[in-house]
Amino acid sequence: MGKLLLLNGPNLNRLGKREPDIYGSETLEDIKEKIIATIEPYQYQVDAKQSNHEGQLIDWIHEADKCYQGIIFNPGAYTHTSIAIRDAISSVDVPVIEVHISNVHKRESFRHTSMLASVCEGQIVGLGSKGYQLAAMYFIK
Ligand code: CA2
Repeated sequence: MGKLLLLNGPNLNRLGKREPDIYGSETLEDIKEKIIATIEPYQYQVDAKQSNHEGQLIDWIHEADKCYQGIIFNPGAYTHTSIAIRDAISSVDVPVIEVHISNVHKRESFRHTSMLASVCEGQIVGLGSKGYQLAAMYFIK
């Protein structure tokens, strides 16, 4: 059985509750269920975690090393600011895909830069919640 980690950063616990025009109407629970439906036929399972705290996300990235085949990570606004999360990703072997629901390149210029993309396996932006499923499929061997 393969294992993936679905990791979401700050404010993403609000998904489905506000700003549906930007982030859609699905909740994190809906997104997790869709990933399960996508990967179950391939004998993969997913654990889901969300935190609004940088240090907590860093601890979970460290703990994920050697336990998961991949991390599907929406780092929220920490994408644009966090060298500490970048260093955490660099410190582990588990591959990370950075996912953004919205197309950050169509938005404010401060969202155009990612501190993390260059230490991630890849990046998916602007494909809505489907981006999480596409990232999960990438990790299926
Ligand atoms: O598009 C994405 O997935 C983002 O990672 C979302 C972050 C934003 O800071 C990034 O630039 C792009 C914000 C997440 C906030 O989520 C909310 C969800 C519902 C209502 C309000 C905020």
